[in-house]
Amino acid sequence: MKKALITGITGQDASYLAEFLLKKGYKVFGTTRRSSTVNNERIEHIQDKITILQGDLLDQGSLSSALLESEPDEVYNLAAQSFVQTSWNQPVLTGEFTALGVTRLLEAIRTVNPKIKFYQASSSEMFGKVTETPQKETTRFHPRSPYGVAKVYGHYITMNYRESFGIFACSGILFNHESPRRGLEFVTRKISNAVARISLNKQKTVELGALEPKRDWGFAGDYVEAMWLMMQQDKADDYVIATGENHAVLEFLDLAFKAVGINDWSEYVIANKTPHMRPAEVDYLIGDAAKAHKVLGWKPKTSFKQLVEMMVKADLAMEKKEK
Ligand code: NDP
Ligand code: GDR
Repeated sequence: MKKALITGITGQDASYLAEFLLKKGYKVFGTTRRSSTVNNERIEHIQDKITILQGDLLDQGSLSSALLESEPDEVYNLAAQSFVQTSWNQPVLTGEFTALGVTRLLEAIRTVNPKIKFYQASSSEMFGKVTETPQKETTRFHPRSPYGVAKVYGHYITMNYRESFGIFACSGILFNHESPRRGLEFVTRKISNAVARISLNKQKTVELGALEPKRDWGFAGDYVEAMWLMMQQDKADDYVIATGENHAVLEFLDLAFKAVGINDWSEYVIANKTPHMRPAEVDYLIGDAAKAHKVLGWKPKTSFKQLVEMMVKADLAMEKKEK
């Protein structure tokens, strides 16, 4: 039985990856950081099938202990301060978690067992102010936020441990991927939840930032398979994972309202609100996942429209339950 350790097990992607690995017959371990309240809602349904260990990206000893205890074949580093907007308010902490945290985990692997395979959650935010369209593995990075800068560091240190120590260390450069389990602060879930609440008369309006930025949005459930496929290759490498299609925030908004039968949503939306505007915006992202198609045989299964409708439907069901 193969063993996998996932950092950030309480997060969106980890919940889908854990489900996927359990189905493949893995023994799954996940790390959480200590908090005063339990935060396991995304993994409640599989909690009895996985083993939770303590591990904080700020504390290398805790990462080494988690490795010693779980003895994994594969480590998926999904933990991070992942909200771009917060990275301007907490740039140093974002660097500690999202950049140096990767080195701490790689150092733990190097010292505990360098044969462990390592996956790093890199991001399309590294492309930022894009220099080429669509973006692929060789596109130059120009990050636009402290988060993006931290992810570039994480990406390069992963490459460096591969080249310096021969560790099987790969990076998935994943474009935005969403789901009904997405955090409520991210724009897709913020919209799907607000639309559900507005249609049920629980909320009057939703305040957003810029509606023009375009993202290449996929479904998280499809993307975790790509992570696993990267770890099954003979050689570690880096891959862009994307749908190859992009849409403006405005299009997401429009489709979400249409999913509840509202065609004219102008009275419900307040755009360009200050707290949601970013000091430096990423205007246009679209990925070229040709390498992943060719080498991994990976393709996304869920369309943009299916994704929007899935998220609105799930929020409607949740909001109806929570009177
Ligand atoms: P989430 O924000 O849903 O999950 C992040 C996880 O990291 C949570 O479990 C969180 O724990 C944990 N975490 C945060 N700080 C620490 C720390 N100091 N020590 C240990 N754990 C910590 O993110 P996603 O699931 O969406 O993303 C997974 C990874 O993929 C992240 O690295 C993200 O940056 C990256 N990524 C995501 C993309 C996306 O579109 N979703 C696209 C490209 C990359 P807690 O619950 O305690 O806060
Ligand atoms: P992003 O996702 O920054 O792409 O990072 P987010 O959903 O936060 O923003 C997407 C775009 O929507 C615009 N926007 C708003 N965003 C939020 N959060 N709230 C709003 O009210 C709002 N209004 C407009 C933003 O300006 C932006 O252009 C996500 C994260 O998952 C990262 O961890 C990951 O690396 C990248 O995707 C790929």
